[in-house]
Amino acid sequence: MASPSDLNTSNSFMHQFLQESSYPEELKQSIISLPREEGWLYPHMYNYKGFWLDSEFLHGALRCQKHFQAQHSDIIVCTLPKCGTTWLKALVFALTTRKQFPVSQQTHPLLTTSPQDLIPNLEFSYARQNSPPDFLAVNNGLMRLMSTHLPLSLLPKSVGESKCKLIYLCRNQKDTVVSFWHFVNKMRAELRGLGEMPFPEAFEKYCRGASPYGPFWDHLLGYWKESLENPRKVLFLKYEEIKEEPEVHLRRMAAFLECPFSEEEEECGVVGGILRLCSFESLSNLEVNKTGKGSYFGNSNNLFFRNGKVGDWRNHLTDEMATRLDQIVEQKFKGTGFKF
Ligand code: PAP
Repeated sequence: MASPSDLNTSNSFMHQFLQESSYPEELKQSIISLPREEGWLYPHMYNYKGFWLDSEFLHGALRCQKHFQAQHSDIIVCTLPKCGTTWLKALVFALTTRKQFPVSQQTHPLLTTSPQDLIPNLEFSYARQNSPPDFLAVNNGLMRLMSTHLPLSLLPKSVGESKCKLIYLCRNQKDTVVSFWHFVNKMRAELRGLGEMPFPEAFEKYCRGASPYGPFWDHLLGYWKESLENPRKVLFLKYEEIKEEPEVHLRRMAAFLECPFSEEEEECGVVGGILRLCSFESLSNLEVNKTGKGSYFGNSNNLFFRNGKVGDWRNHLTDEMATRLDQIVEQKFKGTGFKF
């Protein structure tokens, strides 16, 4: 439950939310009584319709649901945090704009702009702006490319009603929790002057599903089921599989987005060119990603590039922890056909 201090803080989510007169009274009352707990980066996160959202992004999600109008040609990159969002954004951008920006071009936008800024996040954008951001303008008027961490069930209604396409990327939960913990600690220090969140605390919350946009299993299963029922709407990808066979999955993405590689492009090595440009090694060594700052949080772009490895969890999780997460996964995904 929200406390009076929450409501009095002028920049708090609750304060902003209650000020927004366009929300029905009923919704305001239901938000005030949401279950709440300490966030990983923000002071509070709220459990809204089964998912934990940081206060700021709950506000963004509600505004987005109210104002965002999907268009048939929209492409939305969907991920849980730390599942490879930056990589997928780079790949989708390079893939869909390759006619305007050949990947061999010395002035390619990915060489000077963070993938995070080339494809803005929906709920982040709405969290700070009442009016819809011009997603088309961000992308040079070419097309609307957006991203979200929201679960399928919390996406604006128009996303389901339009023919827009969703690309979902998931990642092994053991590497994800480790990546998340490193990222959050750097963000806590850089943006909020806070100390580290002890790893056992983060792990415990993650296993309970109390991580931003969690529970991870419900998030993943929402998109997984939709990808089976509606394969033209949702393409479901796994981080580890892209690492293993990048060309195969880039071609899958191209086919899904209805921009398959032509024979000529195949012969000219465009597939390999995109993969090289978007690789961890290439992106993480660019000046913009080494020293630049992100436009939303103002954090260092290099926080999005740690090591990009599969299996780094072995350096952080005890055997007991690994077994516990494996058991959660086994139990939650039983009978769904999904496997990591
Ligand atoms: P976000 O969800 O907060 O936007 P996201 O990009 O998913 O962030 O998280 C960064 C992770 O993706 C990091 O993983 P790590 O902590 O295990 O290293 C980062 O290294 C990895 N990453 C970033 N760019 C790439 C890339 N081009 N290829 C592979 N992995 C990448």
